[in-house]
Amino acid sequence: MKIFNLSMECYPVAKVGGLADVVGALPKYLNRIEGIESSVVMPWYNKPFVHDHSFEIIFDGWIHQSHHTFQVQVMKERENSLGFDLYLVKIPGLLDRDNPYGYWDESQQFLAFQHAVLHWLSAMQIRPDVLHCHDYHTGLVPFMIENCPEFRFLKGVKTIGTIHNGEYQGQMVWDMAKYFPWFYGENWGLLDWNGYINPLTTMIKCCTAFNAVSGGYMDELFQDFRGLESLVQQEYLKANGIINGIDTEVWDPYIDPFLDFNYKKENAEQGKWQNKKALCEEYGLNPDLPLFSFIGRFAGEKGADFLPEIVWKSIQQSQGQHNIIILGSGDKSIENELSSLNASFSNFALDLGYKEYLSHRIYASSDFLLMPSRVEPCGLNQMYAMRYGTIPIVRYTGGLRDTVEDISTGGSGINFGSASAEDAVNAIHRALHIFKDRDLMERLVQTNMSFDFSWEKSAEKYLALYRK
Ligand code: NHF
Repeated sequence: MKIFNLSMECYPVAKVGGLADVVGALPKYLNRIEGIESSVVMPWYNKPFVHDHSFEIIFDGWIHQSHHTFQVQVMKERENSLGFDLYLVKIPGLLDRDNPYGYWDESQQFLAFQHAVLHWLSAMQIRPDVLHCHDYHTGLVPFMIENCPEFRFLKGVKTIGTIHNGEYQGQMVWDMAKYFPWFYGENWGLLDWNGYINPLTTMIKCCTAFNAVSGGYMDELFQDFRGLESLVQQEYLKANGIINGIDTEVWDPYIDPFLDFNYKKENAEQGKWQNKKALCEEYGLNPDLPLFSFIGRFAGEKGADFLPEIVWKSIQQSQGQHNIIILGSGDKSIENELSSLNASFSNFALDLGYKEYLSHRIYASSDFLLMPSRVEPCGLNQMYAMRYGTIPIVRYTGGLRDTVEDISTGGSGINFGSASAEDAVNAIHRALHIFKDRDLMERLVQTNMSFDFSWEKSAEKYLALYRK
């Protein structure tokens, strides 16, 4: 079975968020199953990975967008170093950028990617069994293969649409239709949602099947999906929930090259302490105090706007009896508020930016990881944390409720109900009590480290969906 994953991100080539981790791991694990050939197709970016690896050009062609003509090149990585075939699509001026997102003309950029991929596959008569489209950026593919005569060779190819984050839908004005490959006009309704072109709704309408990245999130989308709940309810026969895995070969405290000290379950107490000591010394924190952390984008969905209040309230209330470290970037007002707290609270350390190596060190060093998310389709951080023996404190939502069970019901994490700073601070107080009980702490660390969040199980579920 031949599967092409179409995505804007893939770790380690280009990563903005969890989407990259999933696309960088799922095909690798699927390829270990006999008869499966899963590969990744993504845009070319000006990133170290593409310069440090060798590629061969396997396709050279042209696409038309409105009255513009663009050259398209598809290159394939020579060494297969990621455990799957990696194809990069390059279009000078549109797909040759430094980063995946943040450009004024990104709708056109995503359209060009989808157009170019389908043009390449059609021209070279490559007919995969499944086109697996990740998020709205590739959500128009299921429509295009059925409705654009240019891609008639691909008509009937099965498509899966994975919703990693339904908050982003790629809505654009109808004028943008001029950048589409020519399509049969009578089917315009498949593109339309409330007077706009909405690639996420088009994906849901046109794909063979779609899934959210956890059962919990899928359930929530049926209830409340920024106005799309009626569509999901209507298409319920195609809906699935498949929880993500984590790449346990990349995320393993025993071999992780970013850690100051490697450790496994048997010496976790000592290993975590040594990592914590090194990290705390670097950031001027007292390692004897419990360490709480937050890692991620400063965005409303992640509840990052609660962080400043969580920091000052919880530290004031505990009278400086715990430390907090935050690694992330995003919303400038949150960055500014946290920076000024950093200057006035000695129990608080802030590192602005996206630093993969530092995130590994923080997972290993922390006692607790905080995720006050408003929305969390799956969440990977809580799984990384548990693998590193860190206790997750999560809001009860989406994938977080599927993966973290509260101590009070026999689990090994802490749940809180409402998306608010107040609930998060109360959860920190619960954690501070737990921290005082060394035996309980040790038990929780051991339990969390024994969970199996590996991709094998989730890859099997995707395989079952492909087969269906
Ligand atoms: O885990 C990968 C990730 C999810 O919850 C995460 C999110 C974006 O918000 O599927 O995508």
